[in-house]
Parts: sequence; structure tokens; C-alpha cells
Amino acid sequence: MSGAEAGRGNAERDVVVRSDEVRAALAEGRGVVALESTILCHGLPFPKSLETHRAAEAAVRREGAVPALVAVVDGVPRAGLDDAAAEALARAGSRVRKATTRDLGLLAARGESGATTVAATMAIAAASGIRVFATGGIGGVHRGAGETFDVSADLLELSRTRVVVVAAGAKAVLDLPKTLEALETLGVPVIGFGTAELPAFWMRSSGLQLEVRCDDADEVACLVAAHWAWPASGGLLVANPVPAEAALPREVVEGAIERSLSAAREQGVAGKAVTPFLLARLAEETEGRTLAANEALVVSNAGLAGRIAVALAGR
Ligand code: PSU
Ligand code: MN
Repeated sequence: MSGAEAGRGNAERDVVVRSDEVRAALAEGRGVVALESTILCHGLPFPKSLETHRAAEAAVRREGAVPALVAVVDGVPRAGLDDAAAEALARAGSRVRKATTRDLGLLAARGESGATTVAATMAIAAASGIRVFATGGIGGVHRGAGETFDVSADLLELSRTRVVVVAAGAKAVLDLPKTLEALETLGVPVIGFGTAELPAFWMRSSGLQLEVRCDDADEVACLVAAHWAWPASGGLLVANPVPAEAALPREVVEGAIERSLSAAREQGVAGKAVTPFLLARLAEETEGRTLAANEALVVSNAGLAGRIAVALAGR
């Protein structure tokens, strides 16, 4: 690394405040896994949100890695929030602004807090030296995007930021074929973990074939390292199907998605309110079954991310 590059790296790292544990783990070359805060504040209702977050942290630790909850607190991007801070965010819920990458400067300027989406969490993770991140499902191309232009900033961030995102594919409320096409266009490898099909969040399969399949964390780490050897490369998506015992049947989910989408249209829900609205509505439509599946897949993704972070740290 040249002196200029090293200088830039340090400057970037100073933008984010890392907890002592996260800083030490990174300095020692241990595995660290970023966890996002939008799911904590907007994706799941309290107290399921906090329970899921705690279970995800425990899953990361069981694999020998260190979890780093990412959020913006009073204008300061942070990686590694303690349990009290996590609880405060979960209790504040949707009163905390949902923040994507473009909001990071705004929050800093105004000293405001933000719950970071996949995109903003990736940006903060990369600036902190964290290379692996676990979430539920990424944002993508919404159904009807031809009219609304609603395409998640998560896709753009995946194209440019070097973080491995472990998710149960993209959320099933989206247009999954178009999301997969967009990921190809944006140069984002999609690795099926133990599957050759794109998982569909609460469901294990979407019927959409993937070109890359890995069956263990070392294989993923090897592929990630090779991808990052290429100068212009960005993020990767590791698509991990929801555990079989928590998966929901397609008949249950598809009808509920259709009804939720109609409700969103009727109520004129648009922009960044769409995803939280649909997730909350789906939970009602399925009498909480999507919440149980969401919890199971987040915890499973956190464990896999822990294994990948450890494998990557050892390379
Ligand atoms: N995964 C979940 N629940 C969520 C999200 C992901 O299981 O709530 C969040 C992520 O923060 C993701 C966001 O970035 O939904 C997508 O929002 P949008 O479609 O507005 O980009
Ligand atoms: Mn959107």
C-alpha cells in the first residue's frame, strides 16, 4: 500500500467510532461481523426486534467472531454498540430515522441518529475495516419499479463497497428476477450457500438459478479473496436459505404479499416507507409467521457470517 493510500485508509477509519472490542478484534486479525440497525428499528416490532438482535450477536460469538451493531448515534457513525445502546434503539423503533448511505453526511451535520440500512451499514463497515455483514434480506428492485423507479440503494452500495453481505436472498416482496438481473449488471457476485437457487427470504427457493454455489465458509472466503484481488471489485452477496424448519410455504406467502402490495398502493405508501410497511403488513396477514421466519433467518445468517469472517481473517 502506498503512503497516500495508507493515509486515506486511516482518515476513513476515523470517521467511524468503533467500540474497544471491535477495534481490538480487528487489530488482532479476528473475525468481525457487522449487524444493521434498520431491521432493529423498522424491520421487526419490539421486543421481537431486540430478541432477534441478541440471538444474532450470540450466533456470531458462537462461531468465534465479534458482532458489531452499526448505527448513527447523535450524528456519529458507530460500529459496535453495547446491549444498552441496542435496547435504546429497539425501543425507539421507527422514531429513529431510517438512513441509507446518502443520509450519513446529513445526520453528521445535524447531529441526528439513524438506523442504518444494508447500504449505510456496508458503507460504515467498510470505513471501519469490517469485511463481513449479516442481515435478513437485502433491498432490491421493487415490483412495479418500471413505474415507480423504486430500486433500493442497497444494490448500488453492493456494487461499490467491499463487504460480504450474508442474507436470505432479497426480500420476497420484491421483483426477484429483476433484482438478480440488476445484481449482474452491477457486477455483484451472488453465491448460493448450499443451494444453486436464489433463496426468497421466508422461503427457501425462488425458482431462479444461481451460477455460483459454495458449500462451506472456507470456499466462500477463497472466492471473496479472489474477487477482491481485482482492483475495481465491490461487494458480494452470499445467499443463505432460511432454515428448513422455519421456512414458510409459498401458498401462505404469495397471497399475503399481493394483499400487502395492494394495501400499500391504496394508501399511497412510497419511497423508503414501502419496505417497513410491507414487512409489518405481512406479519399481520400471516399472524406473525413471517416474524418467526425472519428471526430464524437473521440468526442463521449471523452464524454463517461469523464462520465466513473467521475464514477470511485466517487468510
Ligand atoms: N432485512 C430484514 N428486514 C429489514 C431489512 C432487511 O430482514 O427491515 C431492511 C434493510 O435495512 C434493507 C432495507 O436495507 O430493509 C431495504 O429498504 P429499501 O427497500 O427502502 O431500500
Ligand atoms: Mn426504495
